[in-house]
Amino acid sequence: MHSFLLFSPEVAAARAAGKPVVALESTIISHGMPYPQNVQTAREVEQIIRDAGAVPATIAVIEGKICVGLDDAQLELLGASPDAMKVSRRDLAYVLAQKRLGATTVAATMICAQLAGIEVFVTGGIGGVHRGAETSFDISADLQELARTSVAVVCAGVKSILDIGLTLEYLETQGVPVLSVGQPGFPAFFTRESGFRADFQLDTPEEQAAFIRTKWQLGLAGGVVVSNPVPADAAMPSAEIDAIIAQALGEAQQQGVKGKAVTPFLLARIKELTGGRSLDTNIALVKHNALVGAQLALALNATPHA
Ligand code: PSU
Ligand code: MN
Repeated sequence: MHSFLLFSPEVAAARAAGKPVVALESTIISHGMPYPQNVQTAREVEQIIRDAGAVPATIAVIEGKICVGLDDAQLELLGASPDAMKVSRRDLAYVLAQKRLGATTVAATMICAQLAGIEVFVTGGIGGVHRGAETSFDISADLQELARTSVAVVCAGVKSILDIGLTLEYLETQGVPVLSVGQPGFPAFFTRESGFRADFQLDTPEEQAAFIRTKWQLGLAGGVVVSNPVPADAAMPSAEIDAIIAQALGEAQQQGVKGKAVTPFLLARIKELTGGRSLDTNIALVKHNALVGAQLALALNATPHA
């Protein structure tokens, strides 16, 4: 076992018993939602996964270890510490070697999940190609990670803070399949439709598991995006959210926000500008993803490797 990994008792027991495990990221806790809703949501998401018959493993870097499964005190620490570092692939060695507190992004959580032998990872939204990337070069490391690391990522699509069309083009180039659940359209996080189609609609966990297992059995390493639209009753009106996103993007540009600060800045501004309603949508979609991810983990567990 990898010497940097530290499993919680719950996750260690699940591994020993061969139970399905679902990874969860921690940047969504530290940088994606405000305290205390972040910690509350993290706990509720974990419980949804347990109730569906799988075991949640929230991942973070604490005191020089990749912690796979966090207790209440660790979730609280991540949610309440303003100095928790946002950790992507680039940052992982630094935060481990320096024994800093690190919240893992989609990219870093995929790396840690693969090290821990976890095949399914649930989050809200993935990073992507930013608008204006042709001059800023701002393309999330999440996309490159999806190209190389073999973990299925359940999400509600990507926000239109990003260029959704270019994000899908990038994923196609990198050979990353984009599945959709329950509809042909690729969702846009706050709304159910982005105007783009996913590659393949696979509605049942069994079909999704068969697809994913087949990919990996072919030796085609890399991730799969399982895009699951926000429940209709929690979606935001698209005209309203589009206007708010445009305003947040304008402010980011005016203030010269750069690098890893861009996404957290936009998420926080959107939350403020919607008077917190975007947070309700965010929480609802993550919970729905948790259910879909747990069911996928169960189905994958029942789909043999060879
Ligand atoms: N998008 C969201 N919520 C999030 C993030 C993205 O809707 O919390 C976080 C995830 O951790 C994702 C990261 O991996 O931001 C991407 O950051 P960047 O764009 O700097 O790669
Ligand atoms: Mn970026």
